[in-house]
Amino acid sequence: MPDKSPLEQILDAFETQGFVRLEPDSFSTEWVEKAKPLADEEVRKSEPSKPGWHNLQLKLPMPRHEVLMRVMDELLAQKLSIPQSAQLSTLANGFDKSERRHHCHVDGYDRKDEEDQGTLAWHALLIGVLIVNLPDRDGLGNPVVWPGSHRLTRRTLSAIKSDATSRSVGDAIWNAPASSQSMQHLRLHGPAGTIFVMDHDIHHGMIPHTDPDFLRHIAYYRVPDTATDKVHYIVDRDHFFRSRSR
Ligand SMILES: O=C(O)CCC(=O)C(=O)O
Repeated sequence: MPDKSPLEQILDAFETQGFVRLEPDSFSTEWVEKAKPLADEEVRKSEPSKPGWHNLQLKLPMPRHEVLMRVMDELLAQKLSIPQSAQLSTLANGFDKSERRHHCHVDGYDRKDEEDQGTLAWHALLIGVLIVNLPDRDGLGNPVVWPGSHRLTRRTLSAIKSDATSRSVGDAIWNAPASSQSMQHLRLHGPAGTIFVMDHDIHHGMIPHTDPDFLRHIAYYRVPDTATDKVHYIVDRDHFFRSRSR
């Protein structure tokens, strides 16, 4: 059997692990130069002294990182759309979400409290781009993922009837976090411009941020499945890999 190409290896890792890390390239490095001042400005405009999580908006299109473009093209098969703005997720002056095992959750199935109905997620891929250098160290608020946990989400979802409400889907995921299934989490890190491509269904969160001198800026782009334009949890999951001969 011929050796797999680098792209095939990335896609295999994505399928198995539910995420892949892409090294910075000239496109994402150039993007960082624009993103950093914009991100600092967004925090300044909000409440710079507020401790904790600043959930803001970054009005900057996703970097056209070369490998990212090829990976997205494979995963989404057609009609690749470039998101024009991102969630700017900044941690400042200390933040600790460790009470629920690093806030382990799946986007869209998360709830603020028992009464919260949850929201339906519509994106197929969650793409994180580091705006600052993020070392692999305690106290910096690194994002974490539970490799392979996308399969846990799918197992949970496949046991749910198609007429389930968003609340009952949310409950099922909420009650079965990867962090309680003896899966190990992995701390994400890297130089500015590093990109993490994550399956929508991956369980993720963040470790405590305790360094008041470190502004942890990350942009998260959420990319819809434009071929079907459906709410993700009822999307045909094989769609992801339809274009690949296996
Ligand atoms: O800021 C982070 O690293 C994670 C944010 C997150 O999980 C979310 O907004 O859903």
